[in-house]
Amino acid sequence: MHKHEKILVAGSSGLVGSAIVRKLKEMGYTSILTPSHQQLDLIDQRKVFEFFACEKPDYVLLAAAKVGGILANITYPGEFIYQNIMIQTNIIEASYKYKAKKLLFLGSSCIYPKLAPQPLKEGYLLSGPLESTNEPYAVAKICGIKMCLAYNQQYGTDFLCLMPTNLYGPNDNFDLQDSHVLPALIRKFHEAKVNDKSFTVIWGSGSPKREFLYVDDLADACVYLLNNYNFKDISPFINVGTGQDLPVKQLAYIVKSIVGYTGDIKFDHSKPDGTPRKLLDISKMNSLGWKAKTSLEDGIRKTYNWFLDKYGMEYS
Ligand code: GFB
Repeated sequence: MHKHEKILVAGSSGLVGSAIVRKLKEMGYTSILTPSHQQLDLIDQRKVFEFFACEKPDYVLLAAAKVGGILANITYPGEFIYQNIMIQTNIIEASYKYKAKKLLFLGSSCIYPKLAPQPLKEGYLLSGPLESTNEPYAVAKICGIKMCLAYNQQYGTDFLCLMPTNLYGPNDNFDLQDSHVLPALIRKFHEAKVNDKSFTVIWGSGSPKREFLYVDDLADACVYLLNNYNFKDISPFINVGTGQDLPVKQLAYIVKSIVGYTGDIKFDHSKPDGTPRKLLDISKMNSLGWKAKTSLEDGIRKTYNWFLDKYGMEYS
């Protein structure tokens, strides 16, 4: 990607999109398109096509999605499947129609079968039943992958699909009901510390294992792939993670210590555990010369500092 070419970051205010914009700016890209939700409703096909007809982006990073943690996925399955399919369908079709040179589609590690062997290789897609707590979201993401592959096959487009593991970092959602586990733990321990609570409640058994990637590392991987490879090099798609996971309980103790909370942890077994494990096999990405740089502890520290700046007064 040349520094002056037009790059559309769809979903630029979210966790992933904002990290990609930070990365592109840092690298000296000068023509980044970041329409807000008010300026462009990605669910509205007519508006998306009008935007592409007017702007004709050279590159498209599709970081816009309806996302949330385990409870949000269970509570809003209709919104998750509808909004994700609409957003990605509109952007993928517009990128083809208005001749974007490349598009990068972001999926999720939940596309893999619930009980697939670990670590999860790209070839395990559609080899077994999905985890029920996020099946509508996973089906939407699988649909996006298959759409990119079909367009590459029929129209000769260069649409790359990247499957990130669980992400965290600045601009994450810290809502106690709808967020993912890592931001939820940061907020819970912070509030417990400032309010001097004797214990904090964590959902589920604490035994499911998860892999966490700092979002700036994902942004780095996205730009690296777009700059150095085309879809044929990574076909059908590629995993991006750290290659290491840990039980939720162990994560909780790390976050507790970084936040500086000294009370106890209790487990709420009425809340769902979700899939027991989803560690990505990252050998393909490693073979292309890319590795994550940020350790889990450093990433959590950076995220907590960001949280304190943004919400320190509000959530106390
Ligand atoms: O991050 P999370 O919501 O989603 O939950 P998934 C991960 C694990 O952390 C589950 C436990 O076992 C939760 O029960 N957990 C413990 C908590 N305390 C909390 C808490 O306070 N909040 C939350 N949210 N969890 C998501 C999918 O699955 O992963 C999405 O639902 C997406 O579709 C995303 O794929 C990456 O890791 O289970």
